[in-house]
Amino acid sequence: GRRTSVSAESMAPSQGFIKKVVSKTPAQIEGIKQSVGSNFLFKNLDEEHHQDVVDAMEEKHVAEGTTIIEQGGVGDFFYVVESGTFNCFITSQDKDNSTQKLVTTYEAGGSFGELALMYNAPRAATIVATSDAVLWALDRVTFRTILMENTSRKRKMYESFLEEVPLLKSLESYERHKIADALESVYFNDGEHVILQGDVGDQFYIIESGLAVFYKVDENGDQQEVNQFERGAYFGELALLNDSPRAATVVAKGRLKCATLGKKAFTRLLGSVHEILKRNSENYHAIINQQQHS
Ligand code: 1OR
Repeated sequence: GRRTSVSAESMAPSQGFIKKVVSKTPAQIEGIKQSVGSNFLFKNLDEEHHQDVVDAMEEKHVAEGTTIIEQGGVGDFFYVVESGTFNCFITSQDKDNSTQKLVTTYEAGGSFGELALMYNAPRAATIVATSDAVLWALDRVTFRTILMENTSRKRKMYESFLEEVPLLKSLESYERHKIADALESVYFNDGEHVILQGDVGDQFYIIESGLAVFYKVDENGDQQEVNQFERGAYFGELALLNDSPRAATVVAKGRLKCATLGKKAFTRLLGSVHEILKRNSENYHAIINQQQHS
């Protein structure tokens, strides 16, 4: 009955929540590993918890046009996409008309439906399959027992920091949550190289604390300091935006802590600030020229 399920939900795994096991073929297990492998929410799980999640997942085949989640509905499952594509719509109501807006899309490796489970809230959006698709559904109890702690800790950890990053000011708070899911903090000691000019780039950086110093090799082959950035600033975007080699060398001055995003996440999650990134990057030339003339 209802009472049992509620108490199971609040129980930590060590207190013995009853594990859900849905039997699977080796091919299905492989399918889950592939879909989950590229999803950030699963990244920091230890082996046992990872196994528990795989065990609990249920395969769902859905036809194009199926509504998986309905805005306002009750949250029962969290979903990871194995194959196919989905649209996410939000309907907003004013006085006499309601407008539906496409806010995002999902493909293999993507996931949705965590919010209602995390906050015991109604579904915040509607999700519709835009092709025939395969989903892995994780029940509410397993999600709350195993995945939620990870997810909400990370979202909380980066929340106030991301709010004060000027580049991300224009984003919705849910978009910053998604960025938090994908971020990883990296540390550098004084004098350590973060980026080497000429290298291939695959990471984007936001400074959490410390100083980053930027150097460029001039016509004579000498390294010139061109800039210093601190908390809240970002770097490493140019190589990702332009598919070009790293345009400068970056060195830690003192202890430096950065939050990083990989290239795929950068492209997907910072799409809406793409114009700001482009516009700002045009200022680099101005800065460099100014310094050469002073
Ligand atoms: P859920 O359980 O509420 C709907 O079910 C899911 O849509 C939700 O979890 C999220 O996984 C997903 N705001 C809220 N939910 C969103 C959003 C979103 N995008 C996807 N979902 N916004 C769009 C951000 C690009 C914010 C709009 C103001």
